Amino acid sequence: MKLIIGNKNYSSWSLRAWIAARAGGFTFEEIRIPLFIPGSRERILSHSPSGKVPCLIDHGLAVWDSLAIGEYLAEKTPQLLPQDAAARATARAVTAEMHSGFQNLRSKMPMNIRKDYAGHGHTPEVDADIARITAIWKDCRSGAGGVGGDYLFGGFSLADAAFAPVCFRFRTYGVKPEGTAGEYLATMLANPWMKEWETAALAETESIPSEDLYG
Ligand SMILES: N[C@@H](CCC(=O)N[C@@H](CS)C(=O)NCC(=O)O)C(=O)O
Repeated sequence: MKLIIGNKNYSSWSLRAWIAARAGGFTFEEIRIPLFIPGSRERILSHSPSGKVPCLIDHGLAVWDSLAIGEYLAEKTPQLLPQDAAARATARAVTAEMHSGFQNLRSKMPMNIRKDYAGHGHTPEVDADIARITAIWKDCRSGAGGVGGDYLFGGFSLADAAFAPVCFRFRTYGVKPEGTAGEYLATMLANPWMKEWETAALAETESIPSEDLYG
């Protein structure tokens, strides 16, 4: 298996697929293509028909888009989704909500692990996105009671992978949810795969000026 990803500091979609693959226990070769430099588009297109990362290659099959990659991995490793059918449906719903929504948060608080932009990026629309995300985390954690584990549905699932970049965003922009949502954020930031990604992001030297919104 090969996983094509972008810069670890910036590429939130790449993190979702990468951490799902790690959580599923897959062995994979990582091909990192720094984004938005001469030649990067051609390099991505040589693997990914959409011209975007992430893209998973498994025995010649290309699976692009982080949502499709997560589902593909979960077919091979069912523990990437909750065992209970109702919890599984909710996990898919919140994952899809993250995948298709929260445009205000995405545009004003892009993932940028190396920066400290505490206090930047807030607008009423961004704050509404933050409120919805923390409500999701709280609801999922209260429903996970009794299952065991500190993640949204107990054990680490595709839903946690979907929100992984938001956790880095919250730290960068100084968003500090209270109560259960804050505990969940701390769990995610202490997760060993998150730490591994963060260490690699900090070691990167490329900058994408259009993503460094606040200096
Ligand atoms: N919906 C896609 C989004 C993928 C995406 O937008 N990837 C960005 C990097 S985070 C990309 O490849 N950008 C390069 C480009 O647009 O040339 C997914 O979930 O995988």
